Amino acid sequence: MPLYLGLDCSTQSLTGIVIAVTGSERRVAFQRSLDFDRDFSRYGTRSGVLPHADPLIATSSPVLWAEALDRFMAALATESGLDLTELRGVSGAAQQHGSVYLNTSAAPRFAQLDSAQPLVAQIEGILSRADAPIWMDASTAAQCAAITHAVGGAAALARLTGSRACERFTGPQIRKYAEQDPSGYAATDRIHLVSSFLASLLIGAHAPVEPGDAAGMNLMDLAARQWAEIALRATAPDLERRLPDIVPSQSVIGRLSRYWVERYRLPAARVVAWTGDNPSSLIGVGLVAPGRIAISLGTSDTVFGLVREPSPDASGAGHVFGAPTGDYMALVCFQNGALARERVRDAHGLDWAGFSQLLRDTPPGNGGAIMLPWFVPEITPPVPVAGVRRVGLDARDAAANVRAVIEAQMMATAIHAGWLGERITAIHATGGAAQNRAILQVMADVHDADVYPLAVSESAALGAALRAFHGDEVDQGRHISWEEVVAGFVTPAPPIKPDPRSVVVYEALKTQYAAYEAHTLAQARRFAAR
Ligand code: XUL
Repeated sequence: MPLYLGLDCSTQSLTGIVIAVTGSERRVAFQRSLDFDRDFSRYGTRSGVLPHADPLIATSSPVLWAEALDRFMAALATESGLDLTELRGVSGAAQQHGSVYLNTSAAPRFAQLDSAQPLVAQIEGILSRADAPIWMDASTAAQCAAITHAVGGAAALARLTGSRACERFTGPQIRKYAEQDPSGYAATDRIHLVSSFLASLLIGAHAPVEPGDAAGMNLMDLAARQWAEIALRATAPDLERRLPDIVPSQSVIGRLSRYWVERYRLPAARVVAWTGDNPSSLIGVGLVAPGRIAISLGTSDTVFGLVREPSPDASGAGHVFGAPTGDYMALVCFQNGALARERVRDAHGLDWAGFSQLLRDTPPGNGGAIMLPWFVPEITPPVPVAGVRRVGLDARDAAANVRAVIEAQMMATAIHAGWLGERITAIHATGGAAQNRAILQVMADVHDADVYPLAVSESAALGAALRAFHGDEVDQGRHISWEEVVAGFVTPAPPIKPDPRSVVVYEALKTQYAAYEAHTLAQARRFAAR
């Protein structure tokens, strides 16, 4: 039975899913996650991030990601029980925006990896910068301002690249590195996204990027799908030769290199271009046509949907990326996702069962109590300095705080995702917290929409496996529609329906929440201007 492997290197873990596909028989044949903090403790990450004194800085380790990839392949080879000679294709996804800086020794090293040695021992010398800034980094406000100015304003940059300048995006991060460490930048021969770095390890050569993940850099002309000269010049000197090529998402970029074939007895399967976790999830939740949206409740919470045109969000909060189908995807990202839920859980000494019980036991609307859940700096709306705000809410009241954090997160998704389309009536829910029906009920009530839970919550890894299947078929000259690709894997369970009584409560509370949020942001701006 043909097998396809999809990998997802997210903020906190690396997950792989193998799907088996023949005719109408389709199933997940193997799934495994490795947790960065727990399974790779020697790197000292906390929730996947290296500790820093400056709360605006967030980095992780490319060596850790490589070790996780190696260890996953070992588990696949020894524990899956699958006939891996049937492995036809591999693809992957990774947390978006993060960047990996390599010197000139990388290309020859990729090509000559020794299958008798572990991967980590062979790649330390190829990095021109030891750590990788990741999407949670918010330390590039000055670089964003300079880039925005150089390209003629925020609206012009958003029209060109799909997003205004964002602190976490790769372009501003590259500019900061080139300014602060010019010799490190000079020694950098190639800058990869997390996705293209891991793809390079698989194919044994520098991998290209594709328009889904490349759109998260503030560097690509979104409509033309090529590097935008004006954005490159605004970012760093001599940048284009340091960037990977951009290829269509479905491209087969190489084969599993000799390292994987010899070390884990895998076939030289086709490798399809890796993308970002969000574009991959778009496929993994089955949104291969416009009309519906998905909400992913992971380390970040994201709201996204497929769109046909690359029209940017006028408010500046949202992004447009390339979609793996060749269309576009609209996305809004919230940084206070899982970390905020975990902070409330831990502050009140709860486990997830206790958390859910309190959510079920409290009334929709929380008696008017509101929380602004900014436990860490927030991306949407932009809140550079963390700080939780509460109205009518006692910080010691466990039940009310549990409900407040979930209601706040769902109201924020509803308020800031309005530009994604006409009235939303159906939401595909994915990510770890989407297993929790009490949370999904709040989602349904706040959005006044049917919420469809999906059987596979690891939608980025599933999307990667489905993209491997699609790319393998296309590479062999077979036409296969995206509907055919996802069929059988993304069938949602019966929806969770909104409760009309709660919908009325949230209509009123959303207005109050939006007003409180706007007031708090205005106050912070006045304070900063003093
Ligand atoms: C999207 C974003 C996050 C990361 C998390 O713009 O920053 O969703 O991709 O993995």
